[in-house]
Amino acid sequence: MLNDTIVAVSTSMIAPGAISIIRISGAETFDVLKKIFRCHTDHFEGYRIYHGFIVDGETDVDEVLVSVFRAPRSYTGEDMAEINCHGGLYITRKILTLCYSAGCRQAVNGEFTKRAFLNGKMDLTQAEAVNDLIMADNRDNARLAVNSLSGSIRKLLDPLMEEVVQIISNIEVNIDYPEYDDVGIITSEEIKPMVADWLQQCDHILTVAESSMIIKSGVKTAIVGKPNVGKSSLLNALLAEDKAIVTDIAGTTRDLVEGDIHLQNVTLHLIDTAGIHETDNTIEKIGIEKSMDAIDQAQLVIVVLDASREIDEQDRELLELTKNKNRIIVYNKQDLVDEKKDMGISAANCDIDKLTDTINEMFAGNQIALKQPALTNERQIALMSEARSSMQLVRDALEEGVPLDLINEDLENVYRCMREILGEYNKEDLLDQIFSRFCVGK
Ligand SMILES: Nc1nc2c(ncn2[C@@H]2O[C@H](COP(=O)(O)OP(=O)(O)OP(=O)(O)O)[C@@H](O)[C@H]2O)c(=O)[nH]1
Ligand SMILES: [Mg+2]
Repeated sequence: MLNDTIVAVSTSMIAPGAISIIRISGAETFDVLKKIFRCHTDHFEGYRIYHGFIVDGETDVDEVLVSVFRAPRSYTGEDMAEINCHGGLYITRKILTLCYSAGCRQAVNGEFTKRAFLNGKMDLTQAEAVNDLIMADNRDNARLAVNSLSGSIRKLLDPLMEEVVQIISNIEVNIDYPEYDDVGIITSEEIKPMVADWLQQCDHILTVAESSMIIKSGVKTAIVGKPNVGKSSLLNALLAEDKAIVTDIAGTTRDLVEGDIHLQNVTLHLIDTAGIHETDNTIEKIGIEKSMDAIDQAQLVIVVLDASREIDEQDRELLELTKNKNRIIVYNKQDLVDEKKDMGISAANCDIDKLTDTINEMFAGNQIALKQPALTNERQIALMSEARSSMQLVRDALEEGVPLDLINEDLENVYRCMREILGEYNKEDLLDQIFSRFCVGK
């Protein structure tokens, strides 16, 4: 139901704080206020903050400030009020209950933002960005989200949608009104370069999107090697904490040990694995199977070799096993040898800068997603990929000389996908777009 009046506590309810904010949105917002809020007036103007008391009948409950927003100039586009009360858990719940009694319904998750979207205050990508910003736990994620919040994805897609509409319009008018020669007979030869250009821009958008996904989701990174080379020591050095057990007994780690680190250019989800080698020990065998799975699933593999020993058959097998993975090979225990290797590190001494520098360089390109508008989630990327597939069908059809009117369906799908990214599509809208730019009625 869009027209009932909703209420929710917008601040955290985990522990008492200085202030809580209780948000109300909907047509009856001010009727609710009149019932529970005693102040010098009962006419509330937009963009004002009112001082007064929340009351339960005759009894004062709390001294509060209430911010008032009038439709359509509010977050949701509806009449809204935000009660700033004292942040005790009892007080906050009490005021919430009073709002229920005065006619509000408890909002469901995301309902304020959903209303903002449905009332045209923001598009779907901006609504998604609101949640991403709240959930962001590091600088880059927050920057990605705040970029999308400002409507950058619409700006990214607008020119591409414009091109598609341009192509469709030309074809439509050719089909429907062939006698209008001012429109120009557009031939497939003229459309081909437009399609090629569109596909190139789309590829760029998808490349940047991949970077934004890496920034957002981090990189699954498996630390692998034979027993005792110092994998767990490396995990601990990277995390700067004694997370995994380290001993000089080969086969110390059996279960996977995990931890996250935020490097300058990327977040790694690290997995320390059991040393891979031939063994009859049942527990170790299970651990090694898990190591194999971890390699399979990893987006980055750090292969640890022992700089103080010759490379042996086991190392070679591991190098073979990981050769098609995105990997970095490091020589640990370089403190034990005089000869310095390129990727020599010493996990036990936390001398691992070479490794972290290499990882940062590897992901430096991802920063591109912070410097320009980027798609930021699977939903958006899936729709953009679908748009690209449809446009590829158009390109192929043009190559094969299929008549223009037969490619319209694919072009419409390209357009639909992009509008769906923004959360807005209906066919009327496409027709409006097309016919608003041609004076067909002349
Ligand atoms: N000198 C030196 N010793 C190291 C270094 N890194 C680890 N070690 C030692 O090597 C031994 C094995 O270290 P771990 O980190 O447990 O090795 P692992 O690869 O996790 O071993 P498993 O879990 O058994 O597969 C321990 O005695 C560590 O102190 C290093 O950089 N230099
Ligand atoms: Mg270990």
